[in-house]
Amino acid sequence: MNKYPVITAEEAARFIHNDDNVGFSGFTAAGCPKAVPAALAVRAEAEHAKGNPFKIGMFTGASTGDSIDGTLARAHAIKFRTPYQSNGDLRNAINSQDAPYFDMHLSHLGQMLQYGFLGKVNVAIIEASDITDSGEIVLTCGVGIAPTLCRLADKIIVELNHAHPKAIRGMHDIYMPVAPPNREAIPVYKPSDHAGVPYIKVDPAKIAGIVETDLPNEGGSFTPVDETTAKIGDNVADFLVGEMAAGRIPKSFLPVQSGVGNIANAVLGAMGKHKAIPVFEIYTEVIQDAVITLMESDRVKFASGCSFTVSNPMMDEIYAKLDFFKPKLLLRPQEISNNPEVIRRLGLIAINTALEADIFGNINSTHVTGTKMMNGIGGSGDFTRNAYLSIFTTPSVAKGTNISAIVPMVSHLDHNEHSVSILITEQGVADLRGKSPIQRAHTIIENCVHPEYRQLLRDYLKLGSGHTPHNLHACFAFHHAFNETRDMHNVDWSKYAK
Ligand code: 0RQ
Repeated sequence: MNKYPVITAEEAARFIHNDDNVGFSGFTAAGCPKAVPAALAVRAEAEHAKGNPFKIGMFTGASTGDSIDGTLARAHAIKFRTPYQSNGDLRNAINSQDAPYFDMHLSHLGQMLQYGFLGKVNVAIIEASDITDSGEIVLTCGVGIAPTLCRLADKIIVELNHAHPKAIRGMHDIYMPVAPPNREAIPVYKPSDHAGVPYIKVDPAKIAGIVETDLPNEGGSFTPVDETTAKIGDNVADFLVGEMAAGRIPKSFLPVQSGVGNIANAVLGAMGKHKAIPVFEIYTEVIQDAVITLMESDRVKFASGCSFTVSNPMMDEIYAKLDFFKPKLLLRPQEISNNPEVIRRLGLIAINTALEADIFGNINSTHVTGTKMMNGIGGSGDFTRNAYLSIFTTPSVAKGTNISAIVPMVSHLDHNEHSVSILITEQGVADLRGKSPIQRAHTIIENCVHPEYRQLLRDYLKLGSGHTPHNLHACFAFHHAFNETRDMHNVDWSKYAK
């Protein structure tokens, strides 16, 4: 055992005070501390019971597990939260305005913290698989902004989690860009390039204590592929094969980024099954279950990411076959996994998921009917804006067929028409490159919209005029119909006739 004081989670929680800003390691639930945040929530509730205020500002790489976002939201202990979340209780706290939330591009977070825009980092809580006396912290299954947090925090609490083998040392590549004007090119020319070192080096004097745990990962699960997600996946794969045939994707293929969630997982699975797609590489942020499965069947040869956002059985599988996986998997800080310079250089094929798209190619990935936060933009903007090919996928309808995912105008804008190249639903593919707004609208309506909504959207186009023929009275009629009748079919264009 090394020289740092071993403390309990409750003792660690006492280092954190009301109004402090706390940084948590990890990216999604992967690599997040679990014991100290849970103890912190208990502490917040005890302070509230005594009539004392207790709220903290929270920085993490992306979303977290329930031990952080769930427990602290339920304890009403959140002063602010950034940059991404996917927990039901936190989502409710955000949408009821109990927890102020700053939704931002994940690649920007480290830089914003370093420049002080988001306030001081008082304490960093870092999950580690190992730590040396000289202050080398080896992370677990997610990196996120842990290196930046360790650099900026006044105090560091390490959750040393023995559920992660020490032998994963070597699966992390910690490289941090220095600030402009001295920033240099990031030396990553292919997904497997190592640019840094396998640990975060900290000043041992900053380590306030070690909390030993054996807590399992809070990995979620993926819904099985269904007819719709399978068809979306096939459409993506067929489109990419067509791009190869046209000479726009080289025969050796290009590295793939794939977003978060069930659809993204299903799309990768379909790409792996498509015989015409060669063995490919992944350069992404979340490495989900499908990547690991494809690696085992020799369809994916290397994956660089920011976290293993995998189910617990899949995490066990990686650790059980570490000799096989270690040379094929690499985790980086999000400043690098999501870095525009590297994304543009590698020529990524970026595949992300929309909640809603409009007929002109704008994408809403975050807000249900324009007001309620779902998860956040995450890294989708980092990749979409900078990739070689930016693809969005979505089922054409939701809630039975009561919601058309394709509407006249998105009710919230995350990715605009200038960044989106291709839209794919289970109905088909709309290639938006080089098309005017009205050409894009026709392509999307005929190729991607569910048949029950095609005529309604064709008729919408007759209500507008101009380069982008919107009708500003009618553009949210689908949303009004849904809010009033729970069914977007009930749109009546006669109210808006020119
Ligand atoms: O509702 O859960 O009640 O059934 O939205 O939809 O189809 O399960 O989609 O799990 O793939 O997530 C965009 C949220 C998709 C995700 C989003 C309802 C639908 C369902 C979820 P139910 P699915 P997925 C890198 C990339 C942004 C961040 C990102 C996301 C629920 O992909 O957060 O891309 N993306 N990061 O019924 C109302 C609509 C709807 C709708 C679907 N138009 N209106 N509800 N739903 N469409 C990763 C990171 O950054 C970490």
